[in-house]
This record gives sequence, C-alpha cells and structure tokens, in this order.
Amino acid sequence: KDISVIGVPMDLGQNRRGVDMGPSAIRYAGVIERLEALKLNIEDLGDIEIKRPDRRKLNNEGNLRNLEEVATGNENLALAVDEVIKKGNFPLVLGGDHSISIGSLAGISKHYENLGVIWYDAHADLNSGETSPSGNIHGMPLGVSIGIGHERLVKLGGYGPKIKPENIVIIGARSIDEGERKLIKEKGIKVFTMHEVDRLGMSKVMGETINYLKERTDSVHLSLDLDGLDPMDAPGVGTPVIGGLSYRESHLAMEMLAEAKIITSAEFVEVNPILDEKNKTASVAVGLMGSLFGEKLL
Ligand code: DIR
Ligand code: MN
Ligand code: MN
Ligand code: MN
Repeated sequence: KDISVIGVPMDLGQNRRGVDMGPSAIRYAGVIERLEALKLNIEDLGDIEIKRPDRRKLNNEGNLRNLEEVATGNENLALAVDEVIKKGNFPLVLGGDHSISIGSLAGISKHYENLGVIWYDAHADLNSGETSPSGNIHGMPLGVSIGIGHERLVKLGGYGPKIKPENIVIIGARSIDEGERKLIKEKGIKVFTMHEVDRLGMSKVMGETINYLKERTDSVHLSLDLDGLDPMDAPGVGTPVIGGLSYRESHLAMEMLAEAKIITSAEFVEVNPILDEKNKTASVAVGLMGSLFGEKLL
C-alpha cells in the first residue's frame, strides 16, 4: 500500500508553544527517506492549514481552550484523511498536539464497520470540558471519539461517535485524571498501564493487544503520543511524565504491529522541537515509523 503523509501544525490544543513545528522536525529527521528505503511509495501532502486565533483563550463556558480553531483545523484534517483512504492509501499523520486525533478519526472511522484504536500515551486523553483540569483539548480526543464532550467535536465530520469503547486499547498510561479513571471503569476500556507493562513485559502486552483487537475490529488506527515514551528517550514533549515506555519496548511494539499487519492508519503526535534535545524526539518518532512499516535488522 502507498503511504500519504499529512502534517498538522497544530498547537492550540494545549498551552506550550512549539508543537506546531512537530511536522517540520519529523520531516527534517528524515521520515520520507526512511520509508522510501523500505521500498514503499510515499507521497507528502504537506501541512494542513491551521488558523491562528486572534488571542489564545479559554472558552470558559465549555472549559475548552481555542475550541473554534481546533475544530476548524480538525475539519480540514478529516477531509484530507478521507481523500487519502478513498484513493486506497495509508494515512500517516504527523502532529501537532494530540487534539488532531479528533480530525484523523473523523476522516478514518466512517470507512470501516468496526475501527479499533491503539492509544500509546502516558495519558488516557479521556477528559471532557466537565472533567478536564486544564481545558486543553489535547487531553480530550479519545473521550470525544467515544461520544463524550462538546457537540462540535463529537460530531466533527458530520457523525459520531467514531469508536466503540471496547475497541480501544490504551498502552503506557501513568497519569490518569479522576474523571478519566471513572470513565475507564464505567465503559470497560482496556488499559495496559505502566504497571501491566512492568509485570507482563511489552511482548505479552502487545501480543494481548493484537489478539484483542483482531477478535473484534476490522481495522486499527495507531495513535502514538511521544510522551508515552520515557522522557529520557523522548524529551521533546509538552507534558513529560517520568517512568515511561522505553525506546526498546516501543520498537518491539512497532515491530510486533508490523508483523501482525493490523494497522491501517497511524499518527505520531506531540513532538515539540523547542523543548527537544537536538531533534532527538523527532528522530525517535521516525525510527518507530521505520519499525511500524517493516524495517528489520536482518
Ligand atoms: C491532562 C494532560 N490529562 C489534561 N493530558 C495530556 O490536561 O487533560 N495528554 N497531556 O496527552
Ligand atoms: Mn500524553
Ligand atoms: Mn495524548
Ligand atoms: Mn501530551
């Protein structure tokens, strides 16, 4: 399958500047060349236009920062992703903060009966305006995808919800807010926290994830937040959390996904070159994409 790369220079879903430069950082780290070396056909569709707000603001009524601009940018992304799938290509979306998952899923989900999602992240991203401690929409996209949150986001692209809660697997979580914890229990969302990764090892965690999703879904979107990795391996993120998934565990995870051939779309988000060390985090992201698309040592 051919891969279409879409950059999303979005930083309005949180409040650290710089994550809008993530797509450039990932391109400079050599994503196109890395995938072309695998004999894959890559087209780079460039970046989605993100409107800058006059003044960054918290919409106090809904506790949603920059709601209008985040929603509009995601509508544009949804249209682009939709086109990519229509022509039979694999959408590879480069963030940008994690709010862009709202647009990715809006473009993807309608093409499948039963889309699954792997959410590789230190956070659960299951907040809504009601539960969010920050008002940052990047902490809400998974909640939005199961139909919880502001109508403008839940119905983005003209339909919603996008995902069934039982079609989600969260991996690497270690910072979960009270409202998110409740929702995980209430909806029975499958979560491998760092505790389970430590206990079982990534091999078992990813093996179980693959079996679980194979049983109940017809396609799987990988949403990889670089803050899922430990800050030692991925320092260039806006909300680092100590004690994360290692570089090695993450490569193993990607290699197992490549072998299982279950991933039908992917996004790599939250790379912030301003907070990074010599573009290390973007380079790690590119390496993970190499493994996801079948790079092998021998
Ligand atoms: C926190 C942080 N749970 C929030 N979320 C982040 O603001 O909702 N997600 N950083 O990636
Ligand atoms: Mn995160
Ligand atoms: Mn996230
Ligand atoms: Mn984050």
